[in-house]
Amino acid sequence: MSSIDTECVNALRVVGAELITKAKSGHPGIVLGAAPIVHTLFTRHINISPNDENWFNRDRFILSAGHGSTLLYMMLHLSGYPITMADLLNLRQKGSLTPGHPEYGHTPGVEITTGPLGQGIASAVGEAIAGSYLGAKFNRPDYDIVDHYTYVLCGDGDLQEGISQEAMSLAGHLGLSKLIVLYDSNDIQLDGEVAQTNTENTELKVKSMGWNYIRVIDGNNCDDISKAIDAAKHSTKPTMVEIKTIIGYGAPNSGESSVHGKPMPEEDVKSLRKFLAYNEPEYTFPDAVRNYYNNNVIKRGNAVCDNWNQSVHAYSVLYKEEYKELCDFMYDDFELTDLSGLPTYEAGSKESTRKVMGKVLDYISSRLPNVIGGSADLTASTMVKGADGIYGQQNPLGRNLKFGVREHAMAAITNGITLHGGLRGFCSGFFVFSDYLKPAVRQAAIMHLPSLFFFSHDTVCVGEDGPTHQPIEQLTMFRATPNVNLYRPADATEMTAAMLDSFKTGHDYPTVITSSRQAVENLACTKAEGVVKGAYIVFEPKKKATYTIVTCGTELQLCLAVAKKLEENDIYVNVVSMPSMFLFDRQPQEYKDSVLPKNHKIMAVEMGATMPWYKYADYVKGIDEFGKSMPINFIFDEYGFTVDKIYDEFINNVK
Ligand SMILES: Cc1ncc(C[n+]2csc(CCOP(=O)(O)OP(=O)(O)O)c2C)c(N)n1
Ligand SMILES: [Mg+2]
Repeated sequence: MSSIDTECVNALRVVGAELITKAKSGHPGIVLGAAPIVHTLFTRHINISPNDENWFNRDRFILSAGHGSTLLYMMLHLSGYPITMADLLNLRQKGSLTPGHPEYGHTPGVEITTGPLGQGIASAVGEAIAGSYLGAKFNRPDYDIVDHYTYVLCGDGDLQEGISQEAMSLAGHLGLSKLIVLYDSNDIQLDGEVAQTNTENTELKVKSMGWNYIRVIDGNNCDDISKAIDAAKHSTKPTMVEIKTIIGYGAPNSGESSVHGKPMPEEDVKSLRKFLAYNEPEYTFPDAVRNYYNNNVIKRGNAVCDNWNQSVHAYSVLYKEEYKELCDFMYDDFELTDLSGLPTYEAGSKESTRKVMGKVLDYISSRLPNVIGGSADLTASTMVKGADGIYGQQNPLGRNLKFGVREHAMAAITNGITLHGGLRGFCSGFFVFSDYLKPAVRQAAIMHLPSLFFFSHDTVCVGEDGPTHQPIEQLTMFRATPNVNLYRPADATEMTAAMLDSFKTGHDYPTVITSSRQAVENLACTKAEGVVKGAYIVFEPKKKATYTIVTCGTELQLCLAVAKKLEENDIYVNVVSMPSMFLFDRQPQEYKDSVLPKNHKIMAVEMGATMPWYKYADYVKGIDEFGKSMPINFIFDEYGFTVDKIYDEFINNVK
């Protein structure tokens, strides 16, 4: 290991500790412990180009241990991204470019928002799937157009999370050889020793999942770390490099959990400086360090990027068709303009909205070659699958991702695919089990990613399977999550519109679409234009209405029948279909007032928790208890979702 490595690592350790102490907040433990890992990765391996932050074939670096943000910001600063020393000095402050945890879309060079442990590893699996698929599609002899690595830095906590087991198990099965996880193995976590909670043999566990495993005993030895990364690059399997480090290396309380997340007192920073014999002024990277990064990250990375551009140019001459398609993928230049052949439905016909969802998705997949995804072992129920067969080592061009019963990883992987660029990722499961993956939808929403989450079995009408399978509060959960568009379409027209809209380019939010298990009538009054406005009037009585019933999903047909019965009794009620509260809330006030007039008394009807509807309605007919196992034909009566019962409830509570 050369003296310049030592100088760089010392600088990262001291400046990192100083920045955190100055911020009075942050995590010095990982910065001091893992500095040699990221230094080695960046200066000897990672191919990134600060000239072209979004270079398509850059290596992806995923800081799954998001609490190590200070380390990442320093790396990006030294690697030529537009993060100044002033930005670093503003660490974790209001409005800074260097917030508490890495935020995608906020700080240049940050590949993904991390902080919730485990999400990073799982999304990295998605990045690796995307890289492998695109490589199989576009690479030609002598032209490795997509052949980057996905590197992860994770800690003990990341690996304790269930999502990591799900994701790593799938990555091993799929043989994602370009995925390299660098494990900052320091035997310490927030509350104390890892041994207080873990006894398993990580090496055997990881190997049994189909991974290559390499151990580096001395986490301060950059040469050893580098050799391990080299070996990982040549593996035919995903690789975990477990690197033994000492948390808070050089701090008086190194090796203890107290150094994990508390800024070091000034005296401790002084001791650190003394321990490392570091004499530069405060908050200063010496010129030698800057020069080293300039040559070994910036120039090296830019040169690799330039070569790639030349190679793509030659490819464009040799492989004209492929090049054109590559550009379409890279710039997401796909739009469904010609909708001929899209399944259509006669008014009065009946079909479950999950069947419609599956058919529309198949249609979209057959026309948009960049769409990839699948289900969590529920394809037969959700009807959601990708095209071109099952993706895997035997069929790297398959677009049907069989996630297995791994919902949480599935959703985070979908985020990783979407983040990668070039592909549109989707996934699917039973709506009630969206609980298992909610944190990943939240990540998509925070990152403004257009990931797609399709669910079936969206109400208690699931029936026989009972309360564990009958969603109640899940609709509320997604509607309450900022920046999530939840669509609950009523019939084939609404479902088709919602699906087509979800695949439009340019959305800066994830879309969740729910569908019904049971068949519903396809209505003459539903309209695609109304769907994308979030809510619209579907029924007006023959005389001016003074009431509105607002509803969505499969309850729309019921509410129409209720409105007709009310009309027969000289009570005049509009019916509003509201497939998306998110989109409706974004409409101009004038439109909102026209759909839900201020002088109307409003009743909302939905087979789910009542809570979200009070924003719009005076009275809500919903279900605020768990479901019960019984055939569907008993469900409607049990919960009062029949025409007569809703009619009576209207008369007794609204009129
Ligand atoms: C899902 C989740 N749970 C809890 C936390 C809070 N947290 C952040 S770091 C950490 C300890 C993780 O230990 P380790 O990965 O070993 O990090 P180290 O202390 O070695 O830096 C915890 C509990 C979190 N960020 N995400
Ligand atoms: Mg640890």
